Amino acid sequence: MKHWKKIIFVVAVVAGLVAACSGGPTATPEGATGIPQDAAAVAAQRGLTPADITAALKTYTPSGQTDPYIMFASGGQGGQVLVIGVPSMRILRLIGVFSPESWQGYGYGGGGDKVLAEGNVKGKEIKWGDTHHPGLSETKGEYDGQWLFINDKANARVAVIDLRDFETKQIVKNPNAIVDHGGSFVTPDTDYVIEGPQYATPIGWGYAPLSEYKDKYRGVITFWKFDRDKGRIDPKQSFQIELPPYWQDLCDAGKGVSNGWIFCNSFNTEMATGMGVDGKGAPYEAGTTQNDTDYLHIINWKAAEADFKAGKGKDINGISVIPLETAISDKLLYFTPEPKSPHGADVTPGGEYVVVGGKLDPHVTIYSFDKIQKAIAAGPTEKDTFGVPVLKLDDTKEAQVELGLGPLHTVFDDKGYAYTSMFLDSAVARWTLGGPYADKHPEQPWTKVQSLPVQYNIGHIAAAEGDTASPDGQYVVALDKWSIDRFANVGPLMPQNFQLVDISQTGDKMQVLYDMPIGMAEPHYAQIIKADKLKPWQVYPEVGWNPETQSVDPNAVKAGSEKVVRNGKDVEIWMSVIRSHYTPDLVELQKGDHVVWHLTSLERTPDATHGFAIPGYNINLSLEPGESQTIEFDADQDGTFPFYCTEFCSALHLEMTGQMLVKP
Ligand code: K7E
Ligand code: CUA
Repeated sequence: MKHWKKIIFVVAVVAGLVAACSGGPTATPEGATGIPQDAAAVAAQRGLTPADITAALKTYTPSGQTDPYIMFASGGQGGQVLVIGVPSMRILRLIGVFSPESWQGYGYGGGGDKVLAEGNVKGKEIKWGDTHHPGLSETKGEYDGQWLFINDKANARVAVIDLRDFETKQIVKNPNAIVDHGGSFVTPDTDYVIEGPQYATPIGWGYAPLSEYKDKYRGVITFWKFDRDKGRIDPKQSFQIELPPYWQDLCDAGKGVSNGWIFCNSFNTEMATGMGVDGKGAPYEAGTTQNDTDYLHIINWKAAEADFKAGKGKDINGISVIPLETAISDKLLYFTPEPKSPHGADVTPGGEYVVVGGKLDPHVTIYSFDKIQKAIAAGPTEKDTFGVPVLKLDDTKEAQVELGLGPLHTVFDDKGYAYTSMFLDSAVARWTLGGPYADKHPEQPWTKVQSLPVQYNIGHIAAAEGDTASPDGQYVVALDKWSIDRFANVGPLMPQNFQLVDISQTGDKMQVLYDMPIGMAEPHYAQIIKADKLKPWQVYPEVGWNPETQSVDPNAVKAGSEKVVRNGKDVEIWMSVIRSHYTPDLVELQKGDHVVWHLTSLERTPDATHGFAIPGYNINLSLEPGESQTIEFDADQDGTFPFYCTEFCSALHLEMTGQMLVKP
């Protein structure tokens, strides 16, 4: 309390002083050069307004202080995940996921190679991914800080990241889809990680001409079973549901009252197939936007799971697929219309409503789960082309709120407000929820309260603990696609702009606090978790730890037991690593030898990481304290190869080297 009073006092004093210097920057106590020592003078010299100063005070984080929130953002085409502190907006880490990442030694000879190879597509190595939606594991609808999942839109893959060491442990390739989009999102207890589709292809992506689009092309939604004990997705316990070839987009899992259901929006219910070779068809962007409405997909996943367990799925490429006709006859799938090219389907914290933004409609449409259930019980009278029952919009709709142009995604807070990203308006719209949320805010329910300009073209929006059953309501982050004039020009490929927005006050008091350039990819979604829910290791629990098995490796090396064993052309090396020495520091090979090399870091000091690079062999490891790694390669190049440590670990880091001699 005292702390806060002090901050408020400082803001008041500084703001007052700045206001007093209304003549603009003037002489400072230190003269024209150098940094003035007085806060008001600094503000005057830098031309900061009182609002700037307030924003600075809300985000500035002194050295040694840590952030109350951690944001996991997708790294877009970088195929990675970014870990960012909130509100300081400092990048804390990169996590290599679908792309090799050399700092972490991910994909350069060590354990990461195996994980990356799991993502091969029919044996073909894929060197990148297009990460879209990170999904934190949940327990009872709350982030539990244990796991993170993320999809690769480009190749229909889902990865599992262990939040004990922030490393990717598994990649699963969807055997029946070549692209995805609506994932990954978890069910409230992380029973399943959901991977929704996007551009329809024949199941298994075999060839079929576009003239057979309606008959042969399909959407397919995947429920990947997550085994918490093993920390892996279990494809054998996973299943899929066949969907019509509409382009299913984002999904969200029901929770609370709607637990057991999921909701996905879709577009291209027109089943447009483009202009074609003769150029006579409608272009995709026109063909897919003919209809006034598309279909919100309403899926009863608990009933689908029961069908899967009852053997009602068909095995296709090693996974059980519930056919569309079974999904219809067993009441697993319903549609209800949603306005014009929707993007985003977001479930309110208690699970009562689903909010859908229509990119080409100025409203968000709010569906009531209760009304959906009543409409289902009453028996739908309409069907789509494929026989899927369609619930009337009037029967499922709770409200529509006019927000402006280009509503996309919606997140929630603890005050009964919703926040929708407005792509075309470049704004964050704050609006009020009704029903059980109505008495949490002073305004009318289902009403826009504020439209806050952001810079520019906001895609997703993320809220603190935003996808949980109890969002926090301190911050939202606007994930702006364009930055244009916000940062110094670094060439035509410009950074994205993450804007931190303070939402702690009710009414129209949202304020942009900070612009953070993301100069390495185009993130799509992010989730923000309370930092104290994460319990990552500082050093691996024991010396010789294998991050793949999360246990001590049988080939871990103890001090004094280092050795090199030759058996014909097979050479096996057990090497220890500690400041500032590799033992042994000489490895003699013959060209053509097959080499298995175990390395164990004997370090127990936090941050005492060593690298291990073999020049010319494309090998680089990051050996964190206690970590054990095994590399395997053929000594196919003769010569002298000084291996060395790539982390500046000690005063004698440059001396941390050795020789691999390969005789011709
Ligand atoms: Cu970029 Cu969620 Cu893939 Cu919207 S998605 S913006
Ligand atoms: Cu070890 Cu540098």
